[in-house]
Amino acid sequence: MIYVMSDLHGCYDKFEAMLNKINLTEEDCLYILGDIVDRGPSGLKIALYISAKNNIFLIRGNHDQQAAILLENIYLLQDEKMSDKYGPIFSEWLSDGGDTTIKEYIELDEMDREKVLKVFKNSFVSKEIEVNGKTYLLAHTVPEIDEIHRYEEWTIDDFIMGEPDYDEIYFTDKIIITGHTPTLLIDIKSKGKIWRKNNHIAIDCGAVYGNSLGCLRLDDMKEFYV
Ligand SMILES: [Mn+2]
Repeated sequence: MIYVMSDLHGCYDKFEAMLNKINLTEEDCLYILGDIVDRGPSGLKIALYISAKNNIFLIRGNHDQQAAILLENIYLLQDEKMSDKYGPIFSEWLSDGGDTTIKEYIELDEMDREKVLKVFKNSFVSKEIEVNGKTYLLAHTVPEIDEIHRYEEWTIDDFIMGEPDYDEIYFTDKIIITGHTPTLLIDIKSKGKIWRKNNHIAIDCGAVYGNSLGCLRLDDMKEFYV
């Protein structure tokens, strides 16, 4: 079975509860569509869990990208001259939820630090998969539709920070699955639920904001919530 979830944002407990609920085995495959870290307390615990599995794949989100770059360069803050230059970049991240991630990182030993950085490095920008003859484009997000944003030319930034047009049909031959935007912001009636329309499925139910964590099984499109 193939499962997708997204925007765990450090909610390890909900993640663990979901894995139990769907009873993920080694024959199954799970794609996490970005933003495992920041805001919630245990994003790096999730990264370490992923690093120990070969059937869980991370598709990177803006928070994962930001964390990966800054954690790898955390030493810059110790140098006084450098900290003038990089301090503001770190501060911006810390105030956007990075404070919990950096706190966790400092507690890790060198080996675990390497493991989490490797999870980010090995993450996909986007991934197309086929299930039951249907093609799915998995990504943290997609850019708005316009002339300059032709699919073949979408950039990493488009896939991690884009603002999708949920009212538009992007593709007729594939279904987009994204996270990034809590579904209640797409349609308040979808609060805490998976949203589907226009060949687009949005699965960030806003778990870190007190809503459910959603998970979708692509084999039969069954939705799971914890
Ligand atoms: Mn995001």
